[in-house]
Amino acid sequence: MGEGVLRRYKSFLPIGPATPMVSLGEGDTPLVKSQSLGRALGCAELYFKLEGCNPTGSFKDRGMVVAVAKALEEGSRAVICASTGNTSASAAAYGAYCGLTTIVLVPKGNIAMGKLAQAVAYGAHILAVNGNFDQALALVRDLAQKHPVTLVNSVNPYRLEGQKTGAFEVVDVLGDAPDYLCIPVGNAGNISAYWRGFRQYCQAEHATRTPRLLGFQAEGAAPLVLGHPVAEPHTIASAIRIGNPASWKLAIAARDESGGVIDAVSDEEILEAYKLLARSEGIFCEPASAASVAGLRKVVGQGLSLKGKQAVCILTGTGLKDPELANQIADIPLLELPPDLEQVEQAIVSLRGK
Ligand code: AN7
Repeated sequence: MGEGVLRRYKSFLPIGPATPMVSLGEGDTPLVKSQSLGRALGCAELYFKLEGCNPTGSFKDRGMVVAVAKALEEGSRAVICASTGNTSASAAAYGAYCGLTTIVLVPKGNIAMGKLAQAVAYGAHILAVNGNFDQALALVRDLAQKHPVTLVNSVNPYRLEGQKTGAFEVVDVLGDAPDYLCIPVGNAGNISAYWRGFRQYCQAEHATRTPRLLGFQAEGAAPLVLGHPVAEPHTIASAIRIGNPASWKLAIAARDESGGVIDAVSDEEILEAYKLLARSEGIFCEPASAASVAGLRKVVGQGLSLKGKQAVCILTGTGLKDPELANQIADIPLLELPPDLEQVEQAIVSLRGK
């Protein structure tokens, strides 16, 4: 428990005697069984993997710990990334932990408050680019070519290596791969990493099968569904506001080899799933994460039967990343009251009636 992914999955990772076994306690996240949604969808067993329980509140920590360990091993003094928020939070944390300078480029005005707060708190050098994530990624690729700084976006191969451990954990808990694995898709690294993890676990005979991957993009940022890059992606789920995913080919291969699909869900469907998860499952995830559940609801609505099936939704980040959104869409008024027993009692009665 809490040993971190490097130690736990050492034999499956590209690490050797010279690799520092760093860890902030990433991985080993809960796989929680659905209380109501699974039943509503006619699913035999539905699980949520709570990647928000990682040290910086998202799945990014799994890959970042490997990328940073390898950067240290190679003698690097600085790391750089572009990010819609979670990668920068994770890079900043692991950079601080390992004594590396961390530089992050974020799309100005399109990063959730909690994620920016993390980069600030961990002491990263933050640059807000007047442009979108895809433009920021192009910039850091150039910068890492020109300067002695390690790029820790998922184009760094060690990132996907670490992220595949999420698939290992699903199998370790369930005893085998599920029938379906639902996952949000932005830069398309995570879906590619999960596919690699499931395949490797099969080859190693830790699993007898691989799941069908169901990947979901936001409708306004769905290049993999459309088949071409989106110049100006838009969605309320800022984490996956990405128009030209770096792992495009890997994600398409993962989809096809697994017999799965990559589809799009609207912002409305994302927000519905986001609220449903919080109110009927007690799980507060960020909107991008809710795309996995929105997508599963969509494909079931279109006729996919989950009878007798096992499904897992990867909830990639915690809802606390984006507290502004949670408050914005709340339809519950905050009552202000004097500290008076009778008035508080009356207010409770009136709220219960609603
Ligand atoms: C919560 O942090 O791209 O398809 O720069 O933060 O592997 O990109 C975040 C992506 C899903 C999509 N859920 O994963 C970044 C960034 C959450 C995310 C995704 C992201 P990929």
